[in-house]
Amino acid sequence: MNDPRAVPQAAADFDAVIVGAGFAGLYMLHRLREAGFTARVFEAGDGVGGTWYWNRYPGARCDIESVDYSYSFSPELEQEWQWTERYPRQPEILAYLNHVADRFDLRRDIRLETRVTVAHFDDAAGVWRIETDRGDRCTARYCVMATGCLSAPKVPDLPGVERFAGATYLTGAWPHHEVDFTGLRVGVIGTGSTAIQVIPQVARQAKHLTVFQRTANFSVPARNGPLPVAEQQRVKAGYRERREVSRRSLFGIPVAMPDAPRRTRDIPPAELSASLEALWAQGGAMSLLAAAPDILMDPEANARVADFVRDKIRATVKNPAVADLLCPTTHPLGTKRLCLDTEYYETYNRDNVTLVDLRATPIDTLTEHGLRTTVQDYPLDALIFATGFDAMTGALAAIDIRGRAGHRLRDDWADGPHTYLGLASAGFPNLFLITGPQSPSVFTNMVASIEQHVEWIADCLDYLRAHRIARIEASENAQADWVAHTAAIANSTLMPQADSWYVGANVPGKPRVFTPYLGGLGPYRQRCDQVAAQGYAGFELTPAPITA
Ligand code: N01
Repeated sequence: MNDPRAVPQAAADFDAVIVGAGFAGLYMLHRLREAGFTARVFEAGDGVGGTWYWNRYPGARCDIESVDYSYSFSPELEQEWQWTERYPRQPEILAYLNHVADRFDLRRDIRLETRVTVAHFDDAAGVWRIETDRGDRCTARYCVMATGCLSAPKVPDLPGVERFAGATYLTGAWPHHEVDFTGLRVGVIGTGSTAIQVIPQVARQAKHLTVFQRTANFSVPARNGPLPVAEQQRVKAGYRERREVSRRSLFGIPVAMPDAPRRTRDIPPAELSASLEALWAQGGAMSLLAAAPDILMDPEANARVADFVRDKIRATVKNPAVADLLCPTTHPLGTKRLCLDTEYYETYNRDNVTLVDLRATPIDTLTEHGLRTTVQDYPLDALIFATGFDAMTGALAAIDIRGRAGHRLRDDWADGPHTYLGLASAGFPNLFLITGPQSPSVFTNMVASIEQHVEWIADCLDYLRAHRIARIEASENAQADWVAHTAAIANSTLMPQADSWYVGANVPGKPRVFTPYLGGLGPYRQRCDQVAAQGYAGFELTPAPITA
């Protein structure tokens, strides 16, 4: 007998279209092909790699250790790939992703230099209709957005940009050739994670470097260095256990969640100083956060750790006025992304580096020859914009995504993103987001979060196929509960206090909504697994018609 709820399911060119060929898109393609689905990946760049394809600026490096910032799905891949440094440089990560693309024969299903512009759900046929900037048109039963959280670079709208005669560079779309700043007067706008990596590198080359800082940021030394073979062998011998700890952890790194974490405020000052000194000497931003998670909840605990870092800045930077400017005062530590550096603060001891406080003296205009603040002209031959991204939603908003009844994602999310588990959005059947808003994503090791999402989505498609389900769509109620839950967790922390990209504060006009899920990767994974085990609770499943 026919099920009256059944909906049409026309033939489609592909089971899935995947948008983006970074860590997420590559693994999604592999996983779907392994499960017997057909898939096509569209990628705007002329190579695979996503973030690591675009962000080629000097000093670009990951702030998660290389042995953890890597796929865990293939023990053979894990064993054969050799990392050279504790924190991997951009070229090494890009080489790794190219190796993955070759090793798993992924390229034949990837179309490069092709940007998806349109993704419309055809309700009558039950397929997604995809269009690209190259004129491709195709249909797919499922559409998977592997578009990245930090992939829509943001250039500030500064007066006079068109007049500036020098070279301009955007860190998020860096040229593919070597850029030589030798002998040049260079400016950098921004002091976020990217700028903190760029500045020490450019300072070594440039005749003079002027850093235009609007907000001072907390940064922790990376203590990067070569990764000795013996150390790598030790990790590789215990990889399964290490990955398992990461999968269950808060941040997707091998630091187990403490059973009964001690409150930082209960730790005697001498003991806290000693442990912070040890963490400082060891380096690593995530381990500092993981060691004292309550610093994101308790203002007093946060202040103690923030004071420790400010003391370190003052001890490093010789000019007290410059040190003062570099000491963050506008936000609690960790509420903007905690940066990781190599000789960032030391760079301000160089004679060829000037720090300009844009809060005291804002930018007035760019001129033909440089940058003018409200009090001074700074002559420049080159200007680097390290000004961040329209994070979390920017790449999705750039695509004309329409769901049931012509719902536009952009309109539905005008007051902030609405998702269920950060994986799907009501009104958009058969659309999946990898590390979407309201999932742990940027608050974790991205690769660990990506793997969790990819595996969940692939298992879900397998379930739909096995149960002859034509459509899966997040229910409005489950979505509203998840959005409220995400906000409630964020509001129980200090995180929303900062004007960060986490809340969209860096994009004029963007609604102020804290987007990442802060409950931690391990608990989030459990929740997603529960949803699946309960037959995809919180999703509406619509059967396909039975055909004879
Ligand atoms: O971007 P950001 P990012 N006038 O938004 C300033 C990841 N990442 O590319 O803070 C003057 O953090 C802006 O000032 P303010 C990581 O998750 C990881 O550096 O808005 N200044 C800020 O200083 C990171 O968080 C790694 O007041 C302007 C800077 O530009 C995320 O990417 C490395 C301005 C932007 O900082 C984004 O980092 C790099 C204006 N009009 C990035 N507009 C690692 O793994 C913006 N700014 C190590």
